[in-house]
Amino acid sequence: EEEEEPSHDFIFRSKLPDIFIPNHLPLTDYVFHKFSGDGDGDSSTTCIIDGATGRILTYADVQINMQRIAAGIHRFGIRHGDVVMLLLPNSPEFALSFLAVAYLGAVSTTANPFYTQPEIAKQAKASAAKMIITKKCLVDKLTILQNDGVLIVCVDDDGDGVVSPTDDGCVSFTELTQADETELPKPEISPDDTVAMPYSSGTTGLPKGVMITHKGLVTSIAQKVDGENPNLHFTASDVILCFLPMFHIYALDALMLSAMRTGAALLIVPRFELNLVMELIQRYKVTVVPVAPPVVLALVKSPDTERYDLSSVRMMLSGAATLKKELEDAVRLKFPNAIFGQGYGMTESGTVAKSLAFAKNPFKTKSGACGTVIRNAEMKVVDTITGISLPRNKSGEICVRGHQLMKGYLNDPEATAQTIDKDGWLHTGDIGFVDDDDEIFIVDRLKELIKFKGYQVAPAELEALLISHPSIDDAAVVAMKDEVADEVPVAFVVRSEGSQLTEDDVKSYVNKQVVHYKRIKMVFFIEAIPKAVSGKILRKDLRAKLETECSK
Ligand code: 4UU
Repeated sequence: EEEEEPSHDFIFRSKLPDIFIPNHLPLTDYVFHKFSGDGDGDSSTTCIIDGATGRILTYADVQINMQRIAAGIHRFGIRHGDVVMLLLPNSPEFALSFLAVAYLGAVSTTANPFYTQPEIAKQAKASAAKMIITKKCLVDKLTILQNDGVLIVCVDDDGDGVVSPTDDGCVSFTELTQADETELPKPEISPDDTVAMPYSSGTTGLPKGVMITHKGLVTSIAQKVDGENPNLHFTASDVILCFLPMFHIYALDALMLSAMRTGAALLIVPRFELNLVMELIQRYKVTVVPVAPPVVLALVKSPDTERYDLSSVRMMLSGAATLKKELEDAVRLKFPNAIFGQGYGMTESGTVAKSLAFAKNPFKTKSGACGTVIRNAEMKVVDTITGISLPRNKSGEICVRGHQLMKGYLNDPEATAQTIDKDGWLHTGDIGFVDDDDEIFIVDRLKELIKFKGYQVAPAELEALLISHPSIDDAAVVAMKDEVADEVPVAFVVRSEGSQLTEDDVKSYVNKQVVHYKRIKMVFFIEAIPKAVSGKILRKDLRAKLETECSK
């Protein structure tokens, strides 16, 4: 099935050789293979540490819970291919629910628990979720969905694993964990079945359901942690910290599932709070600390890092947003005993690149690089106008190909075709180049996407909200640079004739409808939104305008 490439294409590969990837296996069989009949794993070792309570779940606990919850959700009517929404903060229940849904052959659509009621409703409806697994404190946001027949499962708020029965029409999570796993025959799963469906706006437009298959996710995990010389060398003795949000592909794929594949312990933390995190690193002798750039900034600036024993940390990886070279250099100085490097990924493509400094037999790498393309994959850099592939050291759009890619966007063949071309190349919308040592540097973003601390903000979503205001004729949202968040959304607004609409009016109208990182930080009133003949917003012009506005 490999396409013959015309000879002029410059294709970049990993420095590591390709490996055999058992991507015919269902995800959970693959992830727990070590603990199956043919594996050498010890299932009495720790799989999950609940950072909130100290509760420990062994690999045996996790697997039996997975099967029981799968039997439980099956009893409540969930079948192969059905969608279950996970609306949970980082927690053991998140991990168990995800695994159970995968085991059953159903699909998890993951959402940010901080989303507002309309944001949740949009995703639940678009994905046709039949069940939502959530926490008691969040059920108020789900009343309308519940009235529409969506089954709500509730984890208790105490986080101690003990769940009290609910009387508000919700199923208690314990009803799932107490189900009889022998009632559920092992479900049939095909490698092309969707297993995870996070939402992403990709290169353009509104958030869309990203259909990630068993084969895709198995491939993505294997590309990182499998082989004689794994690119990302996790072992059974590692304690991997997980405060990055598990609903997002970075934590789901590169942390949770990759940790479980290798038999490591995953220390789950509900949210990032610097001193608590440092305290946990010290207490559990954490070895791997995955971060995003704002966390690197917090670590570099914190005077308290000296107060904790952080010497157990051997690996620190950053991803999800641009990390400035100066910041990377500063954190390397502060943690001289840890290997520091980046990963670069995308919801639609899993991990694209990983630093080879994390390999079992590591390579020398440069500060500022976001990694080298993962093994069993191809990468090219294309000219943004001609589409012709470019040699080393020339910047263009990064494209990636391999079995790790999404199957497509849910119910959106057009957006799928715009993202994955007929030759199987996924166009990332990122601008970058590959240097003489195969290291990738991202220099710009071609796509509309705004990243606030690594969180996705889709301009089209905010523009739709703005335009729904009766006194707004037209609007456009672009990114403004920010020291802490990297980028923040700002709006250009065309007021309707005679309207006295103020900046505060606009902000309060939009900001109450969206999760905190999508809030519009500034509003500029303008005569008309610059557009191409095609109707496409000329965002470059607006960004240039922003620079002049802000330097006033
Ligand atoms: C500059 O952010 C992600 C996924 C991150 C990830 C996944 C697996 C990191 C490590 C890993 O192993 O997904 P999305 O869909 O939220 O956002 C994707 C976009 C990219 O296209 C790029 O613009 O986020 C940006 N991005 C980065 N930018 C992601 N990683 C980086 C990076 N440097 N290291």
